[in-house]
Amino acid sequence: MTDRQKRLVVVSNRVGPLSDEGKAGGLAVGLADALRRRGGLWFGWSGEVSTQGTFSELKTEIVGSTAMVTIDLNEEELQGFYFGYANKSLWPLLHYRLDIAQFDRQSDRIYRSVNQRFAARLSPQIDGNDIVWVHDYHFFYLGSELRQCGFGGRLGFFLHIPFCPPEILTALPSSHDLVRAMLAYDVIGFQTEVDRRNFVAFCVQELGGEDFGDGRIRVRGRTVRVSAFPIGIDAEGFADFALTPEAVEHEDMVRDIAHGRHQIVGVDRLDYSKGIIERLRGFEQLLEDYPENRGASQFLQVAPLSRSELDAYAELRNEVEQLAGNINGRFATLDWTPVQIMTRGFTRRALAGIYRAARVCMVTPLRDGMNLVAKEYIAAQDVRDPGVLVLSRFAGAREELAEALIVNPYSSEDVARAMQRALTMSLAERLERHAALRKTVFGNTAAHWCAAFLNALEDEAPGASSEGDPVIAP
Ligand code: ADQ
Repeated sequence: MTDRQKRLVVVSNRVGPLSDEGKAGGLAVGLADALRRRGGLWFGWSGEVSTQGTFSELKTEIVGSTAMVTIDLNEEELQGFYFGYANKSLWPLLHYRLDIAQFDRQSDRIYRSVNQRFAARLSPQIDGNDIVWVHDYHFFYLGSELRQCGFGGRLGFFLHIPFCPPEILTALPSSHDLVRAMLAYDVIGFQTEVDRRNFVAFCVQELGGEDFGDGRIRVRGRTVRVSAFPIGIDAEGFADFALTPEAVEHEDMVRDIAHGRHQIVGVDRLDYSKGIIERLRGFEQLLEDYPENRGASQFLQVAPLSRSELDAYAELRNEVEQLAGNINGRFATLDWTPVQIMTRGFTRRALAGIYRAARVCMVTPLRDGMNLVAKEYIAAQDVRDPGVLVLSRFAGAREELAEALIVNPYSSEDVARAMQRALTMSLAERLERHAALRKTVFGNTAAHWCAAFLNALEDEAPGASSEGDPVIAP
């Protein structure tokens, strides 16, 4: 489009906020920037549960040239769509946790029906001149449903979490339906090359598709673009946060409680994919293998509760608290507590201060789409005296952040060794590694990510980039 940019329509489970007043996550920052610049519509779940559910009245909030429009879920939709299929089936499965993924027909049915309902409610609000960008594992079927409602414009999808190999995904009873439905999108974006390859492998091995090797695949006459678009953060904004009074106050507090000891920090939603248990074991191993750290280093894990209604999350909380208690019981002295766990949230300014006070940041998920904490930690550092990032080989961020200390989070010896290396690293080496990492984090920001995806989507011919049927209905 030359005279007027197309209106951007974003769909994600949760909507907003539009400005980063210190609360927005990385996703919101990237999208809000694009929405502010081009105006548009942001559609999703209100976060509320009502008897009308997806039939509830639209709630609209206008901020500048953006309309934020939401609908409710009812109790059955909340359980089946959100807690059930999205968080008990898809989240563990896509994080390679076949051992804890649960599948049931009822939540599969409700998930599809919620996708269909969201499409039905969005459809009257959009037309073929709009560019629609759908986000994440809550809405795999939404694009196909929108096409069935008659939407013929450009339709993109970005997955924020990993995409597991076909050998794992095929355990999902409806995996073929799900991937075929995804093919209704014109551009499908993943965090990393590994995720992209896994998706393409599914299309080739399971659906008999063809990989053209140029970023496009064809399945049953339908051609779609499949690419990696690694998400970034607002690096300048986050670096500025680290210098605000609120950040400085938190930095000072953390330094005060550390009493000159080295502070090691972990910051994650309390989720089993984040490897918090394994990280604590790694810290315990550090105290065993390198006893000079006893009384000289301490570990702070900030882990706000998430999805605590689900059993797996409640169990994890108990396990984390128990393990931290064991380590403290075993090693603490009257004037030193080795591990501190905090399950509260912080503002992003406060977090920036905590990162800055930490000599080492442990980002050691067992599997993660990207992991923005790794990038935030780098952005928040004092460039004259930066800390060291220890990063799991299974985090998406590993593809970009090669100068971090890369570890296998399943090996406590490996984790302990990396912690020790980070704690004893010379200033010269810390400066060199940090400078390289900083360049990457500032060079691929949330705004770059957003622009790259939207450019790719605008380059595609909408809906019918093939001689085949543009709608692949499951
Ligand atoms: P998440 O699984 O939520 O995101 P992550 O990328 O680390 O994981 O983002 C977490 C965000 O929450 C960060 O911005 C962090 O600052 C913030 N946060 C964490 N603890 C906090 C606390 N105590 N108080 C306040 N804020 C806190 C999913 C995928 C990731 C992917 C992102 C974005 O699982 O792999 O990187 O989406 O695409």
